[in-house]
Amino acid sequence: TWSSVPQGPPDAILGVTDAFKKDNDPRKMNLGVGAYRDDNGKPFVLSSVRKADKIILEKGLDKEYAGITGLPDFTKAAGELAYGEDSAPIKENRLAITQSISGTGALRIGAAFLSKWYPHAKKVFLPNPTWGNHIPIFGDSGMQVEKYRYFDKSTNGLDFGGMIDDLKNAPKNSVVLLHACAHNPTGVDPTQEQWDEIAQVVKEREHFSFFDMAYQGFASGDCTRDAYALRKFVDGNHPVVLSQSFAKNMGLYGERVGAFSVVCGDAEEKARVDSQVKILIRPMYSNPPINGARLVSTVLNTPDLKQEWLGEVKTMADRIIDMRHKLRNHLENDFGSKVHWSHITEQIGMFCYTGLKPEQVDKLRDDWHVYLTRDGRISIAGISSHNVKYLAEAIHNVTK
Ligand code: PLP
Ligand code: TYF
Repeated sequence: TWSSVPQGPPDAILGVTDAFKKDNDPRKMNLGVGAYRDDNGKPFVLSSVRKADKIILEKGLDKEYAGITGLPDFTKAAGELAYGEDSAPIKENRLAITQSISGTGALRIGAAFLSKWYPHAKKVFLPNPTWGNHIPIFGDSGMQVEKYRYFDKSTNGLDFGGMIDDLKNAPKNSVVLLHACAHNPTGVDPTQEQWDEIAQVVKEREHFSFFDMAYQGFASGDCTRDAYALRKFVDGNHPVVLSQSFAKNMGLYGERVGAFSVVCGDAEEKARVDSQVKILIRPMYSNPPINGARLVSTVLNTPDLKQEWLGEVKTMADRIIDMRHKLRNHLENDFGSKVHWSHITEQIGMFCYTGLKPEQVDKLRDDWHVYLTRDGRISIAGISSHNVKYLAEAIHNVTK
């Protein structure tokens, strides 16, 4: 029956983990997937989440279905975290929000919603480069995927002029995908002043903004600061939708908890949008899993736990920043690398876009047991104080 089904390629990121697992060298390092590790290289379950787990267990709750749009205590808290408790759409009851299967599911609901209901052209502009999954998520939802310039290879920084030009030249009313913070894969974010200018161009061209916020808190360590761009656009009355993920900032990867929201004009519009979001979700997966949402809701709605969690997000962000400094310092001062490495500490969030060439990436794997994607992205969270010097030695050797 399936003789005409061709073998497909593995996922470019998750395939790196498969190769890593097969390596038996004790020095091996997995810098592929963006998943946080503690300084012993171990997955990290947050203390605030462990406590929430216990509270939930002690309540002895039932396992009934959630509603189609999930747990209201969760979605309310998620919306407030992203937009701010005092934001106009929340106070005026015009934020349509649904729980989702993490950030990916939120993007997928959003793409389906825009594909079906956005009244203008079905073009979506993605940054070049972007998280690989964005392309099939929007393409499979029936949208036409285009790119805008984003990364400047000559500086390993933002191609701000190129980005602005491309947004200006995109057809009016285009959908523009924006990484709210901690851009994946480049680690390059616009400054606040640059965001202000981007907002102006998006407004002039009447584009529609789709914010993907998979790393709130991971860029600066401060969830409010990391929401700057989203809140700027909302304050400026831009039409926006938002995907949120709690995979990274609460370490809930496998729990698959996120949210998709639409900022509406008023409460009546919100009710109509909400009804159509439900109609989309119902035949996709009917209703979302409850456990992750209970965890997030308990953390965000229990003042002590929320405080503890905000501290833990900062701890994770700070460890990443510390690893950036150590890596650059070893490269420049211990190994005397003549390559420019300032972008290691200038970029932010989970990833560094090193500028390593595919052949150098292959050499890192074959000669040094260091695994990363062939675009030269490293997940900084996979580095620890025990192996950062070894990594610097490896990178120095393949780049000298
Ligand atoms: N968007 C971006 C930019 C990401 O890097 C990721 C991956 O972590 C996601 C969305 C969605 O991840 P998840 O579905 O695990 O929440
Ligand atoms: O970019 C990353 O590493 C994360 C995790 O298919 C991820 O976003 C990677 C690939 C994928 C799903 C999640």
